[in-house]
Amino acid sequence: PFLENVINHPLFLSGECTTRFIDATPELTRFEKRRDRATRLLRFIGEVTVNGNPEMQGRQPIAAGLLPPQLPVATQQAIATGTRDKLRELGAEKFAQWMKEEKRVLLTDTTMRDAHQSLFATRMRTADMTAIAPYYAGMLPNLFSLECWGGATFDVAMRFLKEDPWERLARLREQVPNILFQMLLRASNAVGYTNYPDNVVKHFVEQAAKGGIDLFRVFDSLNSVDNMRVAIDAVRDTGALCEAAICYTGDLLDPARPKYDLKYYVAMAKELEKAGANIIGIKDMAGVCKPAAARALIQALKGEVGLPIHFHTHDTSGIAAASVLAAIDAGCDAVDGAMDAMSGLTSQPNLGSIAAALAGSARDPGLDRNALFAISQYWEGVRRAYAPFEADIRSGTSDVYRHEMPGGQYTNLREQARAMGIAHRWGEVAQAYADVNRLFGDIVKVTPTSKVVGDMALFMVANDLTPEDVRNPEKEIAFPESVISLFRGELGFPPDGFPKDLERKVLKGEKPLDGRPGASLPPVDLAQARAEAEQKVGRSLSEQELASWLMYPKVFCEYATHREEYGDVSVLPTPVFFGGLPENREIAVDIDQGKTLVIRLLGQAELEDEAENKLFFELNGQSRLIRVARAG
Ligand code: 3PY
Ligand code: ZN
Repeated sequence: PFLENVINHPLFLSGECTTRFIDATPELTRFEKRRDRATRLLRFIGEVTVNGNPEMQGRQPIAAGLLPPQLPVATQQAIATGTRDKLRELGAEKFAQWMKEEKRVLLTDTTMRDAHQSLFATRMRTADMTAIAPYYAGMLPNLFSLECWGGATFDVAMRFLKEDPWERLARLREQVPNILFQMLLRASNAVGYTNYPDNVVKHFVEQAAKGGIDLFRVFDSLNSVDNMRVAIDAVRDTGALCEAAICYTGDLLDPARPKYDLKYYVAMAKELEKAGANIIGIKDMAGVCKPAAARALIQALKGEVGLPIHFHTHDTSGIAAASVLAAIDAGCDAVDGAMDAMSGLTSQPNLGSIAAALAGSARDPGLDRNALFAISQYWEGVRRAYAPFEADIRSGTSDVYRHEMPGGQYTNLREQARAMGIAHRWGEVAQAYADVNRLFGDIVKVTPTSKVVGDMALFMVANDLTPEDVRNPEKEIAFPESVISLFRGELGFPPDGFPKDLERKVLKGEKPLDGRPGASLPPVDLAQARAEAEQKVGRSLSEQELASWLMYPKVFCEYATHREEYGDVSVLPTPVFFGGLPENREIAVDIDQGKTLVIRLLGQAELEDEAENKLFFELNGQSRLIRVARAG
């Protein structure tokens, strides 16, 4: 089995392994015998079939009898070269120059990251991505990039899907050798919700670049450039592309809201250029950048900075495509969209329609429309299985200009409100969100600051607090922990600080931090952290797993325990993972290249005087009995 692990390892297959390969790759010594793996998977299927997947609690079940998503009919054998080959040929700086010289607009597909994060709470599973990945490589080699990693996908993969995010990246990379892979990195908050020590951020970026990320979109949740430098430098050191993003907030054409005006954005872009960015990203996470604002912003940036500009927005308002087209018209170099079936509402605007609108124009993105359609058809099938995670919203809403919630947060906050029993007071929550923003001094709201604003908004509605109550120095308020941490400066500070009166009230006189948070966090001793983590999970860890542990120790441990108990459940079809296996339905599960398990549940016996069910499976033609303890 050791030799088998070696020859099947992605690094070995890629031909990029060195003589240190065996020492540096502890997973090689993980001998999961095929039969053990099969048994573990059967136990997981049995467990979900009998007791349900805890993730489905309180949700509608997945519709019965869904057909598997329809893969395109492959039209092309050889894989054409793409942007990833271009980056390798030119290096980051010349690549950025190439972007500026391209006449066509460059299109990013966000389906595998932001679209599902914003539509169905980040629940998309690896198997649904890897199945379609080779078709992207073969049919859409002209895409600029695939945003497929980072943001909330990292912790959700382990926490809820019981998957290893690093394995997802490796498997996608194997399938797509030619198109840039893009990730979302929250600067010093990396892929977490808090500021990490500088060496942890650097370690994470190194692993991500090694794992296959070519373009890092880096942003800070308060638009603090100082707080972005560690991440920018770390990305540049790896040779990957550094897209430093400005979070767009407010309305730059509204004279009553002068804080975030054109001057503010241009000044920040110039700072980012000086800090070493290759590309400037405009990250309109809530989708509030109106068409006229997008045009003015891109025009100004194109005139004032020498870097290509990449525009990202959300369709929460229902008119985001107008902003994208205005940005393109003003000379924007690259824009984001999501495949038709995964676009609209809180997700990105429709990539296929943007491409169609530009067809034949000077900025035609040059994508094969049939390929876009075929790939979107696949996503339509995938999306059906995630219906239980979708928010019940049917249209765009102009209310977004009032509350300014990021697309990725909107559905989550509605879900949190539901869990707290205040779903019927959603209008009040949205107003409270806007009020909290003003109370906090009109700040950028994006993960993690958006979470703090959301926590405070829910807290106000649940406790019937008005903004006056919050401000009133005489009224005692037990602020949520995340609010205290924000005012302490643990996520950094807005350029003009937090309002002093509220700061005094929240911190009860305690002094906030001085300077950027990373400056006062001692470096983590990585060797010691490894020893501790390995002791906790009882095996050796790869550098990537160490990075998971450093960011999410508890979540990683729970994931590792699940993996130990049930094996790699990411290979199961999505309806089975969330809903179990109906009797007499046969599934084929590829556990490795060329190794397929054919599984069928023949029936189960539920004996009243026993606390467990007996499940009768057929595994590759052989019968297997699995016992599952009934919960509760
Ligand atoms: C994230 O940080 O996950 C986001 O998507 C912010 O928009
Ligand atoms: Zn987004």
